[in-house]
Amino acid sequence: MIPVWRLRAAFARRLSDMYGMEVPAYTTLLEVSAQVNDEVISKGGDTGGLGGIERVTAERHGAIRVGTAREMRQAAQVFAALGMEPVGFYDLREAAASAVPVVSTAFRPIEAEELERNPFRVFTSMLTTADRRFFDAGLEARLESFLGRRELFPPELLDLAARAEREQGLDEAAAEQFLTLAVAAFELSSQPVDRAWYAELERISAVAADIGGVTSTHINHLTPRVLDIDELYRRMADRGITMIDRIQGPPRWDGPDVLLRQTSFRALAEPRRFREPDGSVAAGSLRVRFGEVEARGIALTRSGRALYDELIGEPAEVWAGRFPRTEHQLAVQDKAFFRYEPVAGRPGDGRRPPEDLAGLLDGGWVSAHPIVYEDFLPASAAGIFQSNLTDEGTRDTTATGAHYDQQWLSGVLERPVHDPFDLYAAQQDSSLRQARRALGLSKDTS
Ligand code: OOG
Ligand code: NI
Repeated sequence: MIPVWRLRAAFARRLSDMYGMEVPAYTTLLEVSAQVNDEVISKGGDTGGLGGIERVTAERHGAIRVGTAREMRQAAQVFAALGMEPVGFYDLREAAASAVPVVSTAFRPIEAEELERNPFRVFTSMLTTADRRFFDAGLEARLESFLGRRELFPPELLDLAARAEREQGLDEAAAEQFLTLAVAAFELSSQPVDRAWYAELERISAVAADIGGVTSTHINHLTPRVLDIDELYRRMADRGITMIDRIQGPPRWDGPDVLLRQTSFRALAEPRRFREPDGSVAAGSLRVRFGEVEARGIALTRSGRALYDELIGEPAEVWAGRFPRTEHQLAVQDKAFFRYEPVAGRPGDGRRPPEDLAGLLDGGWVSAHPIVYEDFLPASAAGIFQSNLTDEGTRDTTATGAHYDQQWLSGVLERPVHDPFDLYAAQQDSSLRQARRALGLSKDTS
């Protein structure tokens, strides 16, 4: 029996190999990331306690885009077979200035041990066809009919996925078949693209065309994790790869790494076949898929996140004045999440440990270990989408947008959509409870 975490690790590796064949610049990105990570480690640096180096080396996130609720539910089934659950709800329609008519979630493992085994996550976006600012009723109907005719995930794949989820793994033969079909579902299709239909959608939004203008889905990008993203940015530029003009997320500063910093190289022209209005098939190209890289930091609490949202866009000097400068401050001000451990062998001088967290930390009773941020940031995600659009698209600002939210998404997926803050908080709280119990502080006053 191959357990789901092995399926996840194998899927991430195979998808990465496939994408490397399709987009050679991605392979360059992997090489440079590996080089930078090796150098950080060999210079005596580390991951900052943010996951083991094996985890970081294997770590990727992917992005896919689907068209309908049915496709979204099927994607959730495929990811469930890999131990990946929907976490968070992102509405990029508001976060982006250009037309990005999608709402999204991230499929990822949620347990600490599972994340350490392989943290593969996939940012998954769904086209908001009901949003009248982008699609009028006639176009919505034509989109729904086009999308209703296509099949992204073959029935055999969905059956195997359901079995893997139910039995928490697959025997070797079934696993092989599942992985083959799952990777194939995300390959770039060689089916001709209907030129006129694609162009009609592209006038509204390049993202809408990429989703609704073709008969399959494809991996849009895969993102390795790097320990020094500023260094990576310089080296990619040195190799002649045009990067977007900035690193998204918090500035580089000398305080703790928090949340997520990301950058990407521009989408490359890829050969695609087109069906012309006269029925003939011609060669052409599309610029849709790009490469992205990220550095991950500590997960912030709601109040830490509120402060981050206030400071985003401010230079490092402003951060230095307003954002906690040390992990210790982040912990005692309840701005970031940590796993707490009782310190073994603390010389017993008969004193009782203090009740409060600051006292426990300052007295050396417990140690704090940062919890890695496993999710995404709407502003960065919008920036990543946007930086790769050559055209702003159009929207009817007089129409009102359709409402989508996390509860709606749960209904679509027929699964709970987890709140990321709740997941981090549960991990922190259970570690603190255990630490307090070990110290003989049974009453939880935190
Ligand atoms: C997803 C863009 C968001 C990220 O890392 O924030 C994303 C997409 O382009 O489909 O991947
Ligand atoms: Ni991404």
